[in-house]
Amino acid sequence: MAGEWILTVTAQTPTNIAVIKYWGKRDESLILPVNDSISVTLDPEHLCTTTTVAVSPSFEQDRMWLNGEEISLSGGRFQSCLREIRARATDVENKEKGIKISKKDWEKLHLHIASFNNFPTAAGLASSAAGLACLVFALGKLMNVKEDHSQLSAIARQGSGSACRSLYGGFVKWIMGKEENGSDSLAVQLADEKHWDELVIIIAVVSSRQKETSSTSGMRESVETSLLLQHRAKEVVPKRILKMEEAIQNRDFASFAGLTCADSNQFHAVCLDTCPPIFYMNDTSHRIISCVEKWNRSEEAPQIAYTFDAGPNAVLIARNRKAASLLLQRLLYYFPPSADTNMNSYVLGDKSIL
Ligand code: 2P0
Repeated sequence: MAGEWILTVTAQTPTNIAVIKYWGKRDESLILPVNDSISVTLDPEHLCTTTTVAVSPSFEQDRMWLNGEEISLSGGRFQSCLREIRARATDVENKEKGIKISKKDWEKLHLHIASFNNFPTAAGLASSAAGLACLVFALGKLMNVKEDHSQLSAIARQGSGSACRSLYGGFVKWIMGKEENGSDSLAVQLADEKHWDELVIIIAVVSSRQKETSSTSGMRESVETSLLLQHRAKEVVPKRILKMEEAIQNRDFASFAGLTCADSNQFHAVCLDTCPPIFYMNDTSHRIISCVEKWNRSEEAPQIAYTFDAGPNAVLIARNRKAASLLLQRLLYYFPPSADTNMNSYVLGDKSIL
């Protein structure tokens, strides 16, 4: 491996939106959840991270840049991912460049990592999910790791829980697992991205402010103080997971929307049941919920599912293009861009609607 050379791999990973939420860990250091969760992975054109990893004998230390600015790599989560990937590295040979790296060399070689998000970081949509999934995937390719996507997902999970679901497209389940070492806490694909492609996802950016309570500390406080969380994890989510899997397989939008909205609302109820209470949604978020609920009830069947993560921005899933187009009209009418809400919408999955 002597001489001056550089080997690079670039990967791209979209973020994912949970329709049955992950909220609460049973093991903080391994990032093991208290319940299964299900998500939909966004189209790679939107809200995705692109990461290039490079290795060279001339690099003196591991370094990383996020959106052009150098960041520290000392965090335990990043180090866990790197350690797990390095432990699985195999021999790499690049005949074109005349490079041979043996399994043992990887312990001594340093990495440079550059990561970019294709969405405005100021819009409050930044998610660690795409970033950590992309990093693990790119490092796995660079180091010729033989593990499949599910095994890689268990490594990405140790960087950020929701990241494990971004290793697959389409609908993905994160199985909480039973093992104490976390080996069976990983993601599996329930249906690929073509399975239900008439759905259109619209993100209504209600506020671009940084959230006051991070997901990590929020879920820790919920686990410690919320009785509703215990009930949700043991009694509610297991049944919802089965129903959601069925709704996805049958492309049953009425059931999908009912479960998605109920689960988002229960997650926020858990936040409110936390001591001290956590408020992620604001008045605009509540007004969006009322609008969608009224509209869905005025139709023969639901047209839109809503879900809110650890912030006030709405993720709206329309049953088809027609519903998405009507939704955009309604959003513009009720939340005009000139009003103090200053709301923007991102249409994901079907640019032709705008
Ligand atoms: C989810 N969220 O299922 C839920 C719903 C937010 C609300 O996963 O501590 O950033 O890194 O495991 O993955 C956000 O939590 O937290 C999240 P860590 P993460 O998408």
